[in-house]
Amino acid sequence: MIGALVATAFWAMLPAYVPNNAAVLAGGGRPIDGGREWRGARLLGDGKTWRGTAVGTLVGVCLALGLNALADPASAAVGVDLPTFALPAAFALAFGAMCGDIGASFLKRRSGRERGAAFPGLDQLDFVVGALGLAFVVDTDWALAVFTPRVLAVVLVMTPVLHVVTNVAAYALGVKNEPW
Ligand code: CTP
Ligand code: K
Ligand code: MG
Repeated sequence: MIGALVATAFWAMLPAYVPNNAAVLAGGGRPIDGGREWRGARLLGDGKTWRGTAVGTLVGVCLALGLNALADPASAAVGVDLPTFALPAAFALAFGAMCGDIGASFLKRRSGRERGAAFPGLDQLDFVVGALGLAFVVDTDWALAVFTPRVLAVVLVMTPVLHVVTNVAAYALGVKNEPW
């Protein structure tokens, strides 16, 4: 029972998990805020770039389309009816994840945190709020069917754990500047 919930939660959130990691690898170039400041601090900071956002979104959408092709064999393998992603839902999960992370940077700058500073709690869940929020707006029926209260509960517990593990690993591999 819990295994089925975890499998569904992980599968359904993969298009939201991967974009931020892809952005870390692809980031650089022009910052979204163009260097602008607001109330004595950068609007977003140099860590939020057009390229990172675009590549992250694209990678998330492509991943969702790849999962669609694997949904039948994967469902058979784990014995769970895993969902597929229509293009609007795929886009909402990927772009929503990037937007949640961008919104978190806005809040970090407003609270005096420099680029790269940790904001425990926000760091682990900003992209979940963005991804699920946009998915529920863009494809409400799909989101309600996939993200039942129990799946949502698993997402909220599982995501921070996965986030910590992947970021510590990325830091250890020298891919990321901070382990959060
Ligand atoms: N990145 C990007 N565009 C994004 C998100 C991330 O280019 N929309 C890249 C940047 O190179 C960034 C790195 O991924 O430095 C790590 O992302 P993150 O930890 O979210 O950014 P920080 O540099 O820590 O900045 P902030 O304090 O604003 O979160
Ligand atoms: K972040
Ligand atoms: Mg960071």
